Amino acid sequence: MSYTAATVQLLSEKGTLVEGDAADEYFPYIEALSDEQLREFHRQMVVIRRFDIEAANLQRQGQLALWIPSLGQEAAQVGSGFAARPQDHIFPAYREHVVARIRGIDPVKIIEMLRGISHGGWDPKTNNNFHLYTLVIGSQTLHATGYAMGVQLDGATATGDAEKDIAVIVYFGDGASSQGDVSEALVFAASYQTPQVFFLQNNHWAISIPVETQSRTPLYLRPGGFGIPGVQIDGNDVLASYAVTRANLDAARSGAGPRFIEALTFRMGAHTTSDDPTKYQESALLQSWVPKDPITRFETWLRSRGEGDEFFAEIATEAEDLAADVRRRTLAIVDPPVTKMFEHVYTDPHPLMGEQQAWLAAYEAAFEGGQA
Ligand SMILES: Cc1ncc(C[n+]2csc(CCOP(=O)(O)OP(=O)(O)O)c2C)c(N)n1
Ligand SMILES: [Mg+2]
Repeated sequence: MSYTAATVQLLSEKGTLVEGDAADEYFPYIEALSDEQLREFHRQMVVIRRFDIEAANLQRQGQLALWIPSLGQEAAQVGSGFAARPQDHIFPAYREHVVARIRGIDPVKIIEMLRGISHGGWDPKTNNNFHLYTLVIGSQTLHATGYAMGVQLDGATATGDAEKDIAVIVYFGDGASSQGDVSEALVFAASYQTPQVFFLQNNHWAISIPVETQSRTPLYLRPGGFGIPGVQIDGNDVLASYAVTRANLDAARSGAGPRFIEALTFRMGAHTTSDDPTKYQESALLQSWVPKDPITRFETWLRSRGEGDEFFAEIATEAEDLAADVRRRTLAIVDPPVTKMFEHVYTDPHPLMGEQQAWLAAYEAAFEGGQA
């Protein structure tokens, strides 16, 4: 799927501003940003890309069971991540590493999950309302809609105070859009006019299935059938991602009902480190997305506004420092005893857990003295 006249783009692939109706509508959101905020967009995109590479390397070196890269999707995530206001609740899928970082999650927490030594947890309450990664495809859209309904019942939205009214944003993929859960979430969101934004990152693949197979219609048109307005943006344009998400979250928090954004982007790497896309993807397709890179075009634009080498060098150093820090801390992780996995399955002791733990102990004992 490629851009059409309907695709909102504010920054072209060449790094120049785009003129037209979309610009007239959305530029005020960009003009309200300080130079420092715009620099921060770039910083986060560059730093997370470096982190991503380091994490994939750590997986290859046996430190992680799996890595889920976000390479190529930085603009979609950084723009929308910064568009959320502090009081908003964010429900990620499993690839939104930079949104997690923007909300203050230590990247090593994600590393721990993919090393298989944590249940993937952080407390959203003490982590800026950033909810848990969800590996069950699409189920987080239901969590988000349920949460948004709760926010309504609490009277914590649509009071007219944009600094306080809560909105919810949920991330999901093109493949997830085929799940029944997502349709159910859209039905409830439309029925109850929840204060939420559905943010679909169309990275063109659901593992090896191309989006053209998942949907015969552009995905931003699908919510129309539920009575929810949908808009398609150039997901590799961080300005479009920020402005359109900001506008839609603010509409949702004001009581205007749910909104749907399809961010057109591309998965520049494998689905995960367990995947080999050369088996099913033509290299020409990947190459066609290289000139659309979200980071290069934003750097070009920042340079045209007077940002100099010093700034870009400083960010490069910061990215290297983060990668080194993540590596050092990953190598220092002491794996917990296997028995720890039984601890938090139930709040109170449970006979089934006792049984399984006893089985494990007997199994492990069988190896002692070379008997098994
Ligand atoms: C309910 C469910 N079915 C299948 C899977 C296996 N699975 C993991 S990722 C994935 C593809 C998801 O594609 P998409 O929603 O486009 O997200 P992306 O990985 O591209 O970010 C599938 C089918 C799963 N995790 N959960
Ligand atoms: Mg996808």
